[in-house]
Amino acid sequence: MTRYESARKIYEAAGADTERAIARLSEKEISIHCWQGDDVVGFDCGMEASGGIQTTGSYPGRAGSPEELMADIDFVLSLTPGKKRLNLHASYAIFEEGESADRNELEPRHFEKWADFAAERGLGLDFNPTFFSHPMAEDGLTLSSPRKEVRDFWIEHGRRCLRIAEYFARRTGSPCLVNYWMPDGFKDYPADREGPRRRMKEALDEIFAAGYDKKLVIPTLESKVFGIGVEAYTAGSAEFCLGYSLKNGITPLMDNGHYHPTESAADKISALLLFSDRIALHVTRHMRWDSDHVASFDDETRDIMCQAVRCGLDRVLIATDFFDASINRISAWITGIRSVQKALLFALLEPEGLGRLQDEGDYTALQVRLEESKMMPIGDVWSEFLRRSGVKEDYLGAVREYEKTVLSLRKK
Ligand code: RNT
Ligand code: ZN
Repeated sequence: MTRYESARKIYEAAGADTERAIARLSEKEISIHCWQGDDVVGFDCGMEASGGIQTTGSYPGRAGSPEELMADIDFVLSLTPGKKRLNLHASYAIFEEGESADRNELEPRHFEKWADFAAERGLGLDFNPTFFSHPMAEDGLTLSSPRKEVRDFWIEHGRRCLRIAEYFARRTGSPCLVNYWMPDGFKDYPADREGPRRRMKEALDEIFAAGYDKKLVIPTLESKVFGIGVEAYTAGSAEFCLGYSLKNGITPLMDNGHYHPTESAADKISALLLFSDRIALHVTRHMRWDSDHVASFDDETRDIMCQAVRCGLDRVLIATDFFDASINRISAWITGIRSVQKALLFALLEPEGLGRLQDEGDYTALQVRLEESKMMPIGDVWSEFLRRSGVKEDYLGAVREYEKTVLSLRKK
């Protein structure tokens, strides 16, 4: 009997179907963030990440051009199983020699190479307007700025991103999620907490008033509690973003790093899905703060995936969001993506009947079964999933080889 066969029987006895779990895991799309490859720099302004987010570390081999980033993404795709989408930021626009366009001038053609890249590989595309790392966002305010010309600039950016998302959806044949996250906030206590939020609300209204094809575009709004240099106040807080989303038919996006450290993002999924058709996730690992460490096969990620599976996996759109420049970036990418998928597999293999035990009030048995489930042979099912996906289990060797032959030849 192979290890997988043995695992299948053990799970079967617990009422979990490994074949079904592998099939569902293979089909569930994970949207891969493009920004792990170059420390969230992008190609338009070449500015380091700002707006309260920060990449730390100076590991050599950062992708410095579209070609390098695409090569790295191809390599990551080859070492990760399952279905994937590619999640781009507006700052990754690709210009012709001598051409440039500011964020309020971006057009679908500036993303044609990305659309070609995705279409050739059968990947869906997701998108993000970039409201940071730009001279017009230097004081940390965009859609909430008291200056009308600043708001108008970013409103135009936000509208143009809806057009680009429509273009992506048409090119790939798959609806494009477009996520609005604005870093707007203050380092120290503001006098007026309502004004910035009111301006942000009205600016979002103006963006969405431009209209978009609801079959092609899924706008999402990402909240945040605080960032570096924005400790006292964030305009796009949880209540703001949730209120706006639910009232306007926008999908709420939860980044699990964007809450107080003891707050559970997993717990919010069931509540939100009672009021929203779907929710979107940015899966990250927040160590003490929103540090964006590489996602891990840890308790929090497993809890999130268990809730997603219990509440309806089709209604939960999953993306990765982390950036670590202290280790090989490619390895970080693969580790994070695989960790999310491992957590999802764990959730899909949940023993049958736990909900019934809860309803029957048998909390003793519930606790025992939950603890037992942690020691089940998930590794053997994971290996089988990799084997069937045609992806090697060990990636460290391949990453080291890529580092030697590709990354180490790059300038920095
Ligand atoms: C920042 C948000 C946001 C960004 C990306 C680059 O705290 O999490 O999603 O990480 O848009
Ligand atoms: Zn995020």
